[in-house]
Amino acid sequence: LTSQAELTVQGMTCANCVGRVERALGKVEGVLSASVNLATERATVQYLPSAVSVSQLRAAVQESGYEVLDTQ
Ligand code: 9UX
Repeated sequence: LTSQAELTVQGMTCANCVGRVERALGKVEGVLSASVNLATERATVQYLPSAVSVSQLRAAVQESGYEVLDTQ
């Protein structure tokens, strides 16, 4: 069973930022894939809800140095 989360990520200003956020999400246990769109500030994450929570996904982004909006 796979879930998809959409996070709004703020503070990214270049392609390297996108890579940082994608790698931070991708190394979290239970994340299958993570794709970040710089223009829309959206991170789309496929994950296993049995292994990881959305709050853990948000924390991983914040630990990589970027902010996540409260919505969704
Ligand atoms: Mo380059 Mo993006 O330093 O913060 S990674 S602007």
